[in-house]
Amino acid sequence: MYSVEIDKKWQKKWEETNLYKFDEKHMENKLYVLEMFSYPSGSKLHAGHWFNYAPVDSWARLKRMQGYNVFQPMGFDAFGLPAENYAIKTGIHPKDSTEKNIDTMEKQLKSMGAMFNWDNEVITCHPDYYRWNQWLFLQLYKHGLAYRKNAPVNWCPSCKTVLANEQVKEGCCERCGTEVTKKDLTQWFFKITDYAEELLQDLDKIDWPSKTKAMQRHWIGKSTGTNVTFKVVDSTVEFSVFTTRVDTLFGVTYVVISPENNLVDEITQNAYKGEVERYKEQAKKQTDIERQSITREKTGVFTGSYAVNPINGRKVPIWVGDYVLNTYGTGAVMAVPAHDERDFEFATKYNLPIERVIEGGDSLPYVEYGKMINSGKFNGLSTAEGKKNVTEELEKMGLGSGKVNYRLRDWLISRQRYWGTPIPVVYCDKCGVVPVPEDELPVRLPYNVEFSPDGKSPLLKSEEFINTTCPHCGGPARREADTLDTFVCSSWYYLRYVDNKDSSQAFSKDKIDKMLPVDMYVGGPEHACMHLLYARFITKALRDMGFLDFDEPFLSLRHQGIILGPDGQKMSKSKGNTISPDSCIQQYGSDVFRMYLMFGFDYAEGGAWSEDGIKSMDRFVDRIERLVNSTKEILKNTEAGRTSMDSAEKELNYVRNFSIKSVSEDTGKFQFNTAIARIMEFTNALSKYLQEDKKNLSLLKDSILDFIKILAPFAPHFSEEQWQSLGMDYSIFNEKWPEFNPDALVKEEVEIAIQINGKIRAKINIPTDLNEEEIKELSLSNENIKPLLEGKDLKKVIVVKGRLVNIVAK
Ligand code: ANZ
Ligand code: ZN
Repeated sequence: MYSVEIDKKWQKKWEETNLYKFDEKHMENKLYVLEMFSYPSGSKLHAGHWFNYAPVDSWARLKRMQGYNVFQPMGFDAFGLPAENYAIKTGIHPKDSTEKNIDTMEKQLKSMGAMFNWDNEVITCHPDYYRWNQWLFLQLYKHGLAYRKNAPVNWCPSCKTVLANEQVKEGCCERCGTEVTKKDLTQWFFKITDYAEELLQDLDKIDWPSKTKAMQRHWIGKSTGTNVTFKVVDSTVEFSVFTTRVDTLFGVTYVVISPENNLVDEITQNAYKGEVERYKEQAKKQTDIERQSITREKTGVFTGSYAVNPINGRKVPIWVGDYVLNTYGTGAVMAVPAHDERDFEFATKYNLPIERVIEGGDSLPYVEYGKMINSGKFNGLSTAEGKKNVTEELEKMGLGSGKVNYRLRDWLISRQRYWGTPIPVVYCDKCGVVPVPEDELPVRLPYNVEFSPDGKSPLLKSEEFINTTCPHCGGPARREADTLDTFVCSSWYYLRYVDNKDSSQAFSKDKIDKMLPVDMYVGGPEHACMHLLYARFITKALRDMGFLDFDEPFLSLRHQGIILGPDGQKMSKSKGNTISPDSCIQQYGSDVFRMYLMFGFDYAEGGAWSEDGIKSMDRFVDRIERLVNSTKEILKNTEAGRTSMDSAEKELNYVRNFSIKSVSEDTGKFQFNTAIARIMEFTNALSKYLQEDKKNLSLLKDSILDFIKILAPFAPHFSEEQWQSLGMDYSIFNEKWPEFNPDALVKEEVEIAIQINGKIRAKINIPTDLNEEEIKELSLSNENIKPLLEGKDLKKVIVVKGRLVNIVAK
């Protein structure tokens, strides 16, 4: 009987014989299979980890049997806020809790029996990893891709930390839900915006879910338009606005600048200063997300100044309004209330003129494309022509030009947190910002630090850490106290796996150029806009610095869905609806657990856990075992088998070949549930054949061996055991994946005649194995027969198998 003992037996054997060791001599068919590494924040693996890893391992096992040389490493994304928050709550040091969790999770992962290459493990909180994380920072710094900037940042008053834009959800902290405010801090950034266009273009080169690509496209947010220069009346000041609808330039009735725009103080007339100041103060409290909300009421104040519209010389009032963001375009917009929703709302509220310049629609605002009107010599042009011609005209006047904008912002990487990679920079009174020399890395994270949050970086309070000497002049200096965003660690870990023991460099170029890109990457869809974009950026940046020779890190990407509790709710300890992988394995064995996960759910969708579901998978595995045993008994029979194929044999052979074909194809597409359904059909066909009086023993033997082979990726321990019991050589994972014979899939056909009231009306070819009902149906729906029966009463259909169908109709 299959049980967890069988798992242990084979796991031991696989380890002893180094079965899954990556063969570095055969790079020509390497296959780098990668699952997003685990975050050891919780103390244990949950069902979701299994749903991520086990099916992918099955996919990889199939590929191995198809001749690929599989590399499937595993590691831990071990720095980060959860361990630190846990420490604040319990007093247990993040290092201690993290190491302990990693220990437990490693054991659990091993109980899965996946082909993980543990020799290549990477743990990001170990100095032999974060040293190279610091190295990466220094490379980006050297190449102008890491810089410091004083910037308003998202601040969570409860976590007392800066949040990246992506960590703000509807104006609140993603982790604790507290409303996010703004704070000015000097921060480190990575210049991902330098790569905006390439990150966008190269999406076309990779095999990723289209939804994920669409999310990245949206996040990058390319927008093609025009910058238009407005001069301030009675002043030397001028400013630009960014517009995607320069064809509406004649309809501008006012302009709006953002409250944070430096221009505000310069142009606000004395009489308006009080009100503008008050407005600026109030705007500080709003998040960008709120300010962009379409449902929120638009507000603003007049500056007392006017600007000149370059196309028609018209003077328009300049307002300050927080619906204009300072971080996008030029931080100023030309308002066209007749053709823009927000401007329309604003103009209506403040009684500003609304003038139509595009024809179309019955009511305003009319935001679609159309023909230009009230636009001087441009009247009659379409929006597309107008955009082009008006831009050209502005270019001639030196008051505008075509402009591409991206919504993507630079990546804020400083964290005022303890449990992360120290940023390898010192500050010297004499020399300023001095990067730590590469041969002095790692800058070690000290163990004894007071890290309870008080709004400052915990490392500031560690004298031994913070005080150092300047690498440049040898004078006293202070270290940077911020740590790196953990997304920096995960932006390149897939490179380190390949060369994880190298103590002289982050990775050898030669090795990674052979092993990468990753061929198949699998993880949660929630990483669409952060991790997956950062990793692409870092790959491209390293390429441009000459450290590697490919453009994209992950050629193919798949996402897994979420396994919910039996109640259909997200699993959580407080709801008591969690499923423990450990007890599942104890009770059923790893293979039953993974088969259930693959059969019970659509991989990309996930769904609710069902105890009945795993029980019935358990019974299915038992049934296979009985089937193998009966087959073994029959095969002991030395009586010569028959060779010519009768119909029972043909049927078995058909199902066998069909299963091989379908399991290969479906598994290739990550459709594990249908693949296992085909294996079930194959089981039925074998059982049925065992009932036959006379059996073709060679067919039976070939079939049972093929059966175990195609089962092997899904139930690796169990199949290895069955393979052995059938007297076959270790290991089934050194066997070749069976190929199907297309001839066996062609069903034999016969020509039959279809008569209506005794007269032949059509002749058709049908498979010989159709039953009477199926033949009837085919005949009645035949395209030549159907019209002849219209309006007639069907009296009788007589089927003479293999010859004809007679339809009696009046
Ligand atoms: C005038 C206009 C007329 C506009 C019209 C639209 C329709 P995307 O496509 O997202 O790039 N805009 C420009 N900078 C802005 C800022 N910093 N904050 C808020 N809004 C800003 O959007 C570009 C459009 O968004 C621009 O085109 C501008 O409004 C506005 F009938 O200019 B438009
Ligand atoms: Zn110095």
